[in-house]
Amino acid sequence: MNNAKSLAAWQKSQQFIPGGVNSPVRNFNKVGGSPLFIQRGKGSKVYDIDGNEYIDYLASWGPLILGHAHSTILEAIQGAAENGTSFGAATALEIELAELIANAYQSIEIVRLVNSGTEATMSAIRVARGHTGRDKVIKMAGCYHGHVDSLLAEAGSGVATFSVPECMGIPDDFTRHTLVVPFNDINAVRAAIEANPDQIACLILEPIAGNMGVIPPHDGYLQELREITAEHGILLIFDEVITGFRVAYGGAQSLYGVTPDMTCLGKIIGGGMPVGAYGGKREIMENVAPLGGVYQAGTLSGNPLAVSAGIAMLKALSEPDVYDQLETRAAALAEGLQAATKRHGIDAWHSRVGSMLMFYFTNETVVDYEGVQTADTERYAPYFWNLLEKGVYVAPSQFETGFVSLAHSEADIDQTVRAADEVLSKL
Ligand code: KE4
Repeated sequence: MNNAKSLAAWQKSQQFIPGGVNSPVRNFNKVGGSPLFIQRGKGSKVYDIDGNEYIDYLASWGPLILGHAHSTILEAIQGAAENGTSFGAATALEIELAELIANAYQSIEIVRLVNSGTEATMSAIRVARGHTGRDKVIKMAGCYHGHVDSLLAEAGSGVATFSVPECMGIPDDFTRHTLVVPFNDINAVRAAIEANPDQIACLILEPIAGNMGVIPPHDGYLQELREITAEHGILLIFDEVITGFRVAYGGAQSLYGVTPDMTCLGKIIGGGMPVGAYGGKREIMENVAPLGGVYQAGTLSGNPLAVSAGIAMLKALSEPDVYDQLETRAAALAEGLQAATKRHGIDAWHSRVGSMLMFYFTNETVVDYEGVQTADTERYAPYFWNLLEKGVYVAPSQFETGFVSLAHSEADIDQTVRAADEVLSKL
């Protein structure tokens, strides 16, 4: 595979940008080698600056559920751009997107638009603390909610004790109120609550973990979280930045029939443009400035170009059979990959919810962050690079999610399964 231009671009980008990328996971450090520089995308394909074509399962980490450069999205952005790019004032477009979101999410009566998933979760945590007057937050090990200081936290010495920062630059005090427990372990949540009575403002989680591969909740787990948080006056926050409009139009909360107190959204709701959102019941969200005392703001929040793309996206996803089509395509891919690892006697744990899928090179069952650690990442790297050589672009990390879009054809899926079979036969 000729990647001379990507290599040259990476050399140059490192002169001006930390690590040569504007988000760490793009530099392929989890799989080694140098990153691709993408020129363009169309439908299910992306093309790098060396002209190589790939069937894309990264989907920009989730937003591109319609595929790349979808005409409906482009027309919406171009149309909005004719009127200008930003006003720093309210526009009717924001009402339309907010209404689409509120009508789709059981947990959302009113919603604030922001510019990223990080802003959404950071703000939701602040509202929960303002609403309850409590400081502590429970999060799940392995769930990622953006680069929020207090959520970049690792479990402390004991499950129910405060956590420690997981990266430099975060004062211990900033994670002192964060309690980290294992995903899918309701007893750990119960212990954390009992050890911190009346001190916990909220519990935030990805209802389907999508930042340690794909890990669905155990049967009844989300319902148990709903019950135990309600019992203790703790706000339940679903971070549906990945799962929102991905696993169902109404997100994981509609799929599993569990209604949180607040929901964070991002990715798909911007149609590939920068949009995040957080929302909940009116009595909770009325704490948000200018109505209430919880301040949150943003120059480009509700940006007309991004919101126009989001409106076009959600309208396209509200068409009948969209999620049935995604299910059919993703199931075919998952079955093909499962058959291939089995055929070649490769230990693998496969996981899929709707059009989110991943398999781990392990002979263990993967239900939480501990299980993910058993995955052989040394095996994932050559799998990634050999697939790339065959024109298939999957996540450059074992700990991410693969995404199937409406643009992936049967032919794409067949080509992907064939490529994976050849790669796995030699792995
Ligand atoms: P952003 O700030 O990156 O828009 O969203 C943060 C975020 C919040 N919640 C969940 C569940 C998320 O997955 C994310 C961001 N996801 C990562 C990859 N899974 C984005 C990729 C990147 O960091 O470049």
